[in-house]
Amino acid sequence: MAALLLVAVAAAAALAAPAASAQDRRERAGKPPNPCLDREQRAKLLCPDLRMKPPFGLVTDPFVRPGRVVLRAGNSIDSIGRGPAELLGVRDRPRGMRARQRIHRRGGGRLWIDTGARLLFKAIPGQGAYWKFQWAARFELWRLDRRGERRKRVRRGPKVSYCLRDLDHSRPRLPRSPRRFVYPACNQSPSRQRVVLGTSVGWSDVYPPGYHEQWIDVTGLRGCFDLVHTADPRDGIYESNERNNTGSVMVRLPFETGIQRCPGRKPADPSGWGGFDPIAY
Ligand SMILES: [Ca+2]
Ligand SMILES: [Ca+2]
Repeated sequence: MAALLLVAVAAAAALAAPAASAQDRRERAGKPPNPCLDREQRAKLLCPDLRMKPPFGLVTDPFVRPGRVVLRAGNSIDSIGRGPAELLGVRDRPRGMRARQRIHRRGGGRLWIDTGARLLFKAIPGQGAYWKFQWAARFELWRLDRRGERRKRVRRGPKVSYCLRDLDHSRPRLPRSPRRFVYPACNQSPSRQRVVLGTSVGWSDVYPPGYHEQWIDVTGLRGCFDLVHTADPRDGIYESNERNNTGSVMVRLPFETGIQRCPGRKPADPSGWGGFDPIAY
């Protein structure tokens, strides 16, 4: 329990999201404006809002890359807006789809927006391939200074694609949260011409630390860092709040399981599961 409290305190103290990279800004240029950020338009819509929980279940893994050490972490993308985060993909390449976002209207119907999102038929070793939203998340490691503030990004994880399912009913009391899942397990059909991906209000798409590419390379690093997970870094899903998509946790490297202590920060235990039941995933 004490460890969970520490994690909660660390999450509350998390610093502001890192600035968008030049690549992110290029991706966002030329896109239609986000109606969910306009008060008048938003009042007529059920806009989604994704939020990234702080990374949990941190553990090192020496077997991913020969001679290297990677730090694994689980994550949870929580859907906490007034409507679902939903993408409809239409096949335009052998292993790719162009996706449009569907924002539900208050009075019924949908608003379609071309946000530039793409789906990929991505192979996962030992499991076959799944239709996934490219750039669903990004993992970064930032070096901390002696005051506990982020100084410099030193590492990035592999590209992270997820299928935005309804896996964990994390906030059943949110208005319009469906009792049963709406967006089921990831689609594995190579012949599909259309796929709908999404996460309903009050549900979370969760990936455990052991999942494919759920890591960042920490070989040779020493000192204090923030492990930062960002949901939807290329803004393929328009939301009512684009500033809460980052979750972070402090780590001291080389990593040892248990309480982490760094100058300028409250101690935290990122190896815990932060309230998740590991058996459920
Ligand atoms: Ca958000
Ligand atoms: Ca977004």
